[in-house]
Amino acid sequence: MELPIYHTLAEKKKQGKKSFAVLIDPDKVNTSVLDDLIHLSQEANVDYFLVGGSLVISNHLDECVQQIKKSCEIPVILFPGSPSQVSKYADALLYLSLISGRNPELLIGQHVVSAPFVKKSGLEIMPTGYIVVDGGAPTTVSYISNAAPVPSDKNEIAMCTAMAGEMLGMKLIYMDAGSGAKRPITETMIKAVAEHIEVPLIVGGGIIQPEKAYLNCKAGADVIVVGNAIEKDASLIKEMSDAVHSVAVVTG
Ligand code: 1GP
Repeated sequence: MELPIYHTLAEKKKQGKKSFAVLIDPDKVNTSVLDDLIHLSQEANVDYFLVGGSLVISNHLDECVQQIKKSCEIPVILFPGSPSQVSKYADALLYLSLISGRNPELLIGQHVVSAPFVKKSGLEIMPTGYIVVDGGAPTTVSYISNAAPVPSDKNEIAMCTAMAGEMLGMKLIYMDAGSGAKRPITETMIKAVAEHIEVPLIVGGGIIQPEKAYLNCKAGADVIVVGNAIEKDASLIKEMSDAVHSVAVVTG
């Protein structure tokens, strides 16, 4: 099976290039807002769209993905909050296993139930170890999954969780403080994780300043995801993207 998007991510990591992803929650955008976001993202050289939300109450995931695909070349990666959030129109899917939690449903249970459906979608599947870190506010995923996040100061727990995920075969690690987190993940935790894994590291949750995006990349994040802050102020897309892309080479 070809894995073009994963291949690009891994290549970029090798070259020390950082990526910026705009998170779109289909529940929170209408056609015209999405058009603006697409336009601004193209101008800002955004690398990826992540599409998904913890719940996705509305039923227009397909429309949302199709609108992006017909307007631009930026790859669309699904970031599903539940197994039903699969759209064959996307390019790839973060196949998330909540490895920071101890809820078997989100580790493997839901995957079993949705496996035939996911496989049939023809999407590029990217096995992703999903690590939720305490961001100072209860996240939807923690509440729904009844799974405690990693305490924000327990760098070793995050590090060991990521290492275990990688050794279990996860191709990506996604550290998330949760959408709208009061406190984003610390650079020391990002560094502790990044130094112990080879696979690309995605970091998101509560990033509202370009400076923080930059520092996260310096600490070892390979992909920065921003959703909430952009919903509030779309002009941040360019500032965030520039900040992330200004970190050209990983430094010691
Ligand atoms: C949430 O990592 C994402 O799952 C992005 O978080 O919406 O706080 O940017 P924000």
